[in-house]
Amino acid sequence: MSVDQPVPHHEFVILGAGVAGIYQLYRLLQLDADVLVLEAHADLGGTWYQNRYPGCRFDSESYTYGYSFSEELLQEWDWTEHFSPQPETLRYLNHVVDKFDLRKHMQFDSRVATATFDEATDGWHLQLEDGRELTCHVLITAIGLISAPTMPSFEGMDSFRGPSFHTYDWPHEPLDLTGKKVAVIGTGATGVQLIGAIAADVAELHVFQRRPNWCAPLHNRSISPEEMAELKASYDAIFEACAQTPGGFLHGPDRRKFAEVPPAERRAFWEELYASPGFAIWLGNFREVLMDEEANAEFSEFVADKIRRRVDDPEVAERLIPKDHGFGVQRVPMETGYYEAFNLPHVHLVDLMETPIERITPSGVRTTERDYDVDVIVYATGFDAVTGAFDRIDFIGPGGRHLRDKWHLGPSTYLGVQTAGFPNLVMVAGPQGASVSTNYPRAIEFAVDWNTGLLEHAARRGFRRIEVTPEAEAEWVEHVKELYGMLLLRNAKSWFTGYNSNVEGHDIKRWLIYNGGAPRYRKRLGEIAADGYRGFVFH
Ligand code: NA7
Repeated sequence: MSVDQPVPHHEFVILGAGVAGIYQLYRLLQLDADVLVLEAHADLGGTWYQNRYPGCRFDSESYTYGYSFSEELLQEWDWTEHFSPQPETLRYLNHVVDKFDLRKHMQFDSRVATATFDEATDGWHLQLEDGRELTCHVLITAIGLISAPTMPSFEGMDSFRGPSFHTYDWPHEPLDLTGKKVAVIGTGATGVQLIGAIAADVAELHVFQRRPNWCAPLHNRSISPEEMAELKASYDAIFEACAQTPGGFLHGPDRRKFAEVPPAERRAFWEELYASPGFAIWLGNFREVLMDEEANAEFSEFVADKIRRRVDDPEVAERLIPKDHGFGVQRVPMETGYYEAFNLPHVHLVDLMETPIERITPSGVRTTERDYDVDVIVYATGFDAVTGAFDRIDFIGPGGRHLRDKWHLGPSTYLGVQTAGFPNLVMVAGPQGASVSTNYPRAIEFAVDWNTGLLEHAARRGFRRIEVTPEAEAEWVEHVKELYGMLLLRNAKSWFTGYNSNVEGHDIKRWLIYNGGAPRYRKRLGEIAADGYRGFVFH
């Protein structure tokens, strides 16, 4: 920035042009606010812009994922599949942005390196990675939950001769895997989608699995024009149903008591769930399956049997069945033909628990047992979830305090909206909020509306500074911890508990998500707003 060019200033800067950033922008523009979105990538869409691997699609029913704020938008958009594939979702987000003329308020290729609070102006000074500078009064993060990909650190990774990349960085130019020898490392929700999608076409596929996951059939199918017309006529009921369930999906827990349902009836119910689309099997199950060891063990055995039936080789089947955790305590990958892929003669499962990876070689992957020569290596190794995107920006609050230091052992926030000591930093889907654990657009529409109410409340009263008290934050963190205590997922090693073996210091348990369910969260936040935004301090 040259001396005679002033640093651009905006009342609001939103970081991220994904699902959350787009709606936050729309809401602030409705108030005639001066607002700019900074997006690190070359275009809008966030998750749906970046993740271009084959098989990438919703696990939420498409018609529960779209924005609900505009009837016109709902009526003009046709989803073609019950679980929309990534290209369609990206088209949808572009359609929304064009329809509401939002693009002109977005700046792409703008990755923020440092955000420093300026006590003199009560605003934020932003330093972009390319050297540009900006200032704003309120900084709103919509930087994604699963947007900080993490690579393993095997020796020799740079030496591989062919293409190799993280699934999040799947090349934008077409990459034809037909007839190629491919290695996929990682079998979370991403790896499972990818493997099911490419298995039939590649010449050889080596799946490098560390810990298996409990996967369940997605049962995707296309939506006929008649069906879409019916869905359009039912949007009120669809969103009402989502509003009632803890996860914001169409699937809410079965209210019967597990112990009171006779075993034969349980089994019939589970057969029905296994044959149902989407997350019904996870979120529409007996509540005890996610809370009680015995119920969980019984259901896990039911799913294990399904895996045994679907995989021809009994040894491979056993390797695909998790032994260290029960069903649903980690994110359940939804699959299409995943287990059947292992029945193909050219698809091989490499169990890293028995034969760990020693290094990457110029021609492929070397385990303690042998070399696997491949043309392409795909790292489906996951993300530094929820806090990773925050850690990658240096947020510096009053007194020179760094957010990444404050959150070193785990995040602490009030409601997932703000963190104490960082005024005018507002999070749309911050750690320990409900957006993190629920059908994302449903939750972020609420979060954005609530945050916008908070900002209006402060603006109407002429306050320049919004922050939260350390006491309110401490109380919320305790509440979040207590909620973890009720669920078996508290013991799992997954991103739900902040675990990531590839990030130093993230092999400890961290309380990243609010597990109380969306209705309870909304009620609590409604009460707090009605009580003059209890826990917030305005100056
Ligand atoms: P996940 O669910 O975190 O899965 C990552 C996978 O990669 C998982 O199987 C890991 O095994 C494996 N992994 C990670 N690091 C390594 C190393 N170093 N060596 C071998 N294997 C490794 O990420 P996804 O991208 O699949 O899904 C993330 C979310 O995106 C998902 O929940 C959806 O909400 C969308 P591990 O289990 O750690 O043994």
